[in-house]
Amino acid sequence: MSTKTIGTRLHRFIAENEAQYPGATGELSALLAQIGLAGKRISRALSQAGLMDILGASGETNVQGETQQKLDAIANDIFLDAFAYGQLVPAVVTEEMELAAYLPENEVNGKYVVFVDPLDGSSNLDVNGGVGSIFSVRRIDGGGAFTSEDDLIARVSRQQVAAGYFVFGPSTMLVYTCGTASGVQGFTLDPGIGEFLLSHPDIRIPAQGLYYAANEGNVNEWEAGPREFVKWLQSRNTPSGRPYGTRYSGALVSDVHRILLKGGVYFYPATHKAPDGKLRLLYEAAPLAMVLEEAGGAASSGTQRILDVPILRSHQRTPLYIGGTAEISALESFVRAQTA
Ligand code: AFP
Repeated sequence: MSTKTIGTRLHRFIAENEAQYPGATGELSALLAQIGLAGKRISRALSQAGLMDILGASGETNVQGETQQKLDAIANDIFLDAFAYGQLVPAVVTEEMELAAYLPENEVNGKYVVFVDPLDGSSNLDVNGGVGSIFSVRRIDGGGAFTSEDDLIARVSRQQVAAGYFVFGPSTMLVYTCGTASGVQGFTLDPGIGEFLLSHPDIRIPAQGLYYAANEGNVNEWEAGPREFVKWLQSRNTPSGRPYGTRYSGALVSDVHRILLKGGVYFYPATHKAPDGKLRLLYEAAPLAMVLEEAGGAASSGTQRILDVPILRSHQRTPLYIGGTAEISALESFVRAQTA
């Protein structure tokens, strides 16, 4: 029987939930445990960051052309190391590497590809601000040996099997979903015993939000739809909670986590400089969209559901609007009006 008792250890929770599915092989459970371990190791590295000379830029530039922080590289290595055993994951697509990391030792039995942003919001590191990690698990069609990156992208399942994130704030939290039957579960790391404990069972996004999160410094770079949407969020309408307040931390994970728990909307529209948007579909937008949808929210590119955006490339970008269903449907009507 599944249990949702506050304080349940992650491993026990995963094992008991798996027991509900008669055909379950235990592989996804083992993979979630590997992800949990990666989160604990990154949390530890972050807690010691200021003391161990691992803050700051590494001198490298990642595939996005962004300055890589030393901790970006450390978090990336921690994820790769977590999947290196267990015959589960033959390839990992990460923000930090242009090509997927292939793990040939797992290619015979491995059924899953993991997409990961190892350290999201890493420009906050130098100021001891919030950061996170985002992951998405997809099944592979037809075995884990890939002939090319295009072959990998063509063979990953359109639907995610599991998705979630870690948020490294005053506490470290893991939030994940395995889809409709599982809901969205939140665990908090107890550093004293080194275990994630169930703290937020069956998370649902509040229907009515109070805040929006966006880099409004770009407002003149946005198209008319998001510009009108932000004016609408700022206009007075007491019954529907407007005007909304603003909260923006510069770390997608922290901002979306707030929206999940408190309601509201996060958005990063296309800009003149980034006409396809800035955020990455496979390891930022899609996993957060799965979590928010499973919690009763919504996620859109402005014109379509994020989970329906066709997968073309490992590092493809998308505009992202994510939050409560009321806010997302309002945004979509502003975008439609802009193009009418
Ligand atoms: P990385 O730190 O992983 O590169 O991601 C930062 C980020 O993609 C996301 O976490 C923020 O919401 C967004 O960029 C912030 O971008 P701006 O600095 O343009 O607001």
